[in-house]
Amino acid sequence: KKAYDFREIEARWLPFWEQNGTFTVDQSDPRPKKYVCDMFPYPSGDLHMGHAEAFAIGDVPARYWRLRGYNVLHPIGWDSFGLPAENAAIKNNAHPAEWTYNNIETQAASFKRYAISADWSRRLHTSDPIYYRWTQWLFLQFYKQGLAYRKDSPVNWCPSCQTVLANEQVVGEGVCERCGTAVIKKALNQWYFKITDYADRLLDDMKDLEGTWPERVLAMQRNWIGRSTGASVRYTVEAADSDGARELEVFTTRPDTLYGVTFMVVAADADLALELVTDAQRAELEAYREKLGSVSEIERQSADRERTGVFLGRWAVHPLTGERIPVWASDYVLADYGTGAVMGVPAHDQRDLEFALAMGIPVNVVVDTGEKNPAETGTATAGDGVAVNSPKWDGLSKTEAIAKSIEILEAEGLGESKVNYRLRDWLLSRQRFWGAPIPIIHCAACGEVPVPEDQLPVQLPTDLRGEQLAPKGKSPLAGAEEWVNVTCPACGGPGTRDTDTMDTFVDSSWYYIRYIDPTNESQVFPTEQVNQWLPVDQYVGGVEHAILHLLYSRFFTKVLYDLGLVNFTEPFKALMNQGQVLNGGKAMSKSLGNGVNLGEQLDHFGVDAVRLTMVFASPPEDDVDWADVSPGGSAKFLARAWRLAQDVTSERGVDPAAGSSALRAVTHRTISEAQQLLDDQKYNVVVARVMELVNAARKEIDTGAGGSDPAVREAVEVIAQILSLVAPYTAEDMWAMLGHEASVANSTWPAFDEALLVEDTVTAVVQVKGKLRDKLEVPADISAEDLEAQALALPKIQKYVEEGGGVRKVIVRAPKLVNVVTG
Ligand code: ANZ
Ligand code: ZN
Repeated sequence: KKAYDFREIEARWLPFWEQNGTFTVDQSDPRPKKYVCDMFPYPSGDLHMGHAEAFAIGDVPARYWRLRGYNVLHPIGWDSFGLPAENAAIKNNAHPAEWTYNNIETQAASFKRYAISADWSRRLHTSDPIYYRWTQWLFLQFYKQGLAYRKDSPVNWCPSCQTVLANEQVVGEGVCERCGTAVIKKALNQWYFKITDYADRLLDDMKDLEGTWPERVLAMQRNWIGRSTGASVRYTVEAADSDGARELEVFTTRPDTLYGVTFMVVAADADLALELVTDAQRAELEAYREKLGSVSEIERQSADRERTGVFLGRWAVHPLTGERIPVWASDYVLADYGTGAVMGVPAHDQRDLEFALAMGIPVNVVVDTGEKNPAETGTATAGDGVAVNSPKWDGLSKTEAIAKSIEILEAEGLGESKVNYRLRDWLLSRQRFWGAPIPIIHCAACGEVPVPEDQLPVQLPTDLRGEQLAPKGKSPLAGAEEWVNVTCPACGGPGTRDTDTMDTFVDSSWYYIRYIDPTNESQVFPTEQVNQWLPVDQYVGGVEHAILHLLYSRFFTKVLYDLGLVNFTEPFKALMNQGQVLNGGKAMSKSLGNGVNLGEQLDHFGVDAVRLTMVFASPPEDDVDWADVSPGGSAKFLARAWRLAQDVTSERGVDPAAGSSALRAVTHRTISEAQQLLDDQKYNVVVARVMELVNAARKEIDTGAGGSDPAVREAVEVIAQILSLVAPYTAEDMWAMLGHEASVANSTWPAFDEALLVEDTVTAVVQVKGKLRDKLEVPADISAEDLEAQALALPKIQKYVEEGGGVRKVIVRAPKLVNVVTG
């Protein structure tokens, strides 16, 4: 007999699948659909262990649903714009396209070898003009709706990458997501998408995702959108110097604490501070602002930071008491949240308390929470309580007082109820080269002019390379004069192209829709077909995309819905976040030197062994520590499974009912359990069940009726079918050895016979003097002695026996009944 040789098996089946188009989807297939999508890769070199895990996991539901009889779409593509290509081009005096497409080819070859059940005919790359033409087209639709606009504003700027960053790309203590450099603020004119218009829908529609998206992802999105309800309150600031009396509006979640306001604070870095400050205080404010530039928002907001600030020399008037309140500027108030100004209530807000204590401002308690005076403890009391020192709502609870205070503010024209969001508009301009150019022409006479749709795509110039792409604080595209200078489409006069490119998250916000028809040149996508395939039934990818990519994709889908281009409002019905692949308990990294090379693992153990190891190691959402797993053990198991097929000698079509009933019971229980486990996405346990079935089949061959038993054939066919979800090469080879001609991937999910799912445990009842006192789960074939011993060991039974004066006699009817006679 031949030995299991994964190299030979891989070489046999890879061309088979390709030649037969095994995974190519037929659009006209009438069966119900399932759409499984993996977050597409960035072409940063060859595939790595993280890809291997994510794609092994994503392939399980795709292949499972295929066996269950669905028309399964499982596409693949590349997120191929972005900075690393540009940096490589600068270093190697090349064009970013060279690096990008070389890497894509390398990854594509590895993906094919990795035997993902992907429909390769739908492959797309976001850096292809045929793709980014439609990214640009979508930008123009957003623009026409007023959802893409430009504004001057202080933006996050990475001094190292020399580009702006979205808020979402500023991480940790205010550093660049990509390079870790501290991010600074810089005033620039930039393009934004008005995602804030969709804040409520992005929040409210999450109810449809509960249960099918990981709760922590939903929580992160909720927090990122950050809806808070409260009131806006208008204060009057008294005139000073040449500035007349003016209004100062604040947002507060606690209008019930209005009587406790003892100061106002405006964001020191906001223009408002400069407008309010008196001549006498101006120099002090300016010095304070100078120092602020380098401090990140997170640091400024942090609890244990020393409170600093500058009195602006101005006084506000309390709207209810008429008292004069000093107006300060400080860094703990953020310029771009709410109105950039707060009413200070030191008794009930910790940051306000620290500020008041540092500046010698009085602390007035207006909510009695039963706790000690914050002025003495240094801890603000923020919880529920009863309103005090608040003439118009004394005695009310927090909730009642909030409602009452808003009612009074509204009645007196001093404010109104207000909802505020943490979410900011999506900054999409990038001063980098390797992205989709923003399709706008600037004209001195006409202003912003959209590039006419029939002139799309605005293609990137091909002649810029190396140093010409280096960051200079403005887009490298500005240096391509011939490209920049064009005639204005509106007036025919001289115009210049917008030289910014779009954030690559724009590209990835709609690729899962483009997969439906990636080569379409006349349309962004065919609505009718898209509505058939989407939303995606199972989306698979890393939790690092919990906010950015997933929020943006949800936003895009809602805009497309509003444009009438799709009939669904959420793109991904279900989301799975696979864990990370670690080595020695730590993420793999160059600096730790604990990286594992995927190619070497595949060469050494074979594709199936690596895939099986990834799936078997842990539940999909947990991390896999490569130091703790055994791809060698997986390879041995696969060889063992494969040899079963060699030993099957019964003909196809013989009724397995004639064979071993014990093996059949294991086979059918395995199918039934695997089905449930697959539906519950406990893929690792499915592998464990198949291992048990392999053992049972081997035992039957070696010590039972042998390979001619039709129950053995039944078991081995089931093994090949279930194994095809994780070890496609081995399964395919087994299937062929069992005499099948078509691919196992297109066979069926095996049916199980309910009658064979015999319960192997039963419930025994235990009586004391004929009265039911306890129950016990026992094996159906338990002996009378064992059952008696277990029953008498039950604590409840011991208690009754003792009360009854000891055991007189025990009647046992195994496996169902024990009756203890006492006295
Ligand atoms: C008075 C007050 C009393 C507040 C109290 C809280 C507790 P969230 O939940 O994040 O929306 N605030 C408003 N604008 C701010 C800004 N630009 N920078 C920093 N803080 C700001 O928080 C809203 C609360 O944060 C507001 O309610 C305001 O302080 C503060 F016992 O007003 B509060
Ligand atoms: Zn013009």
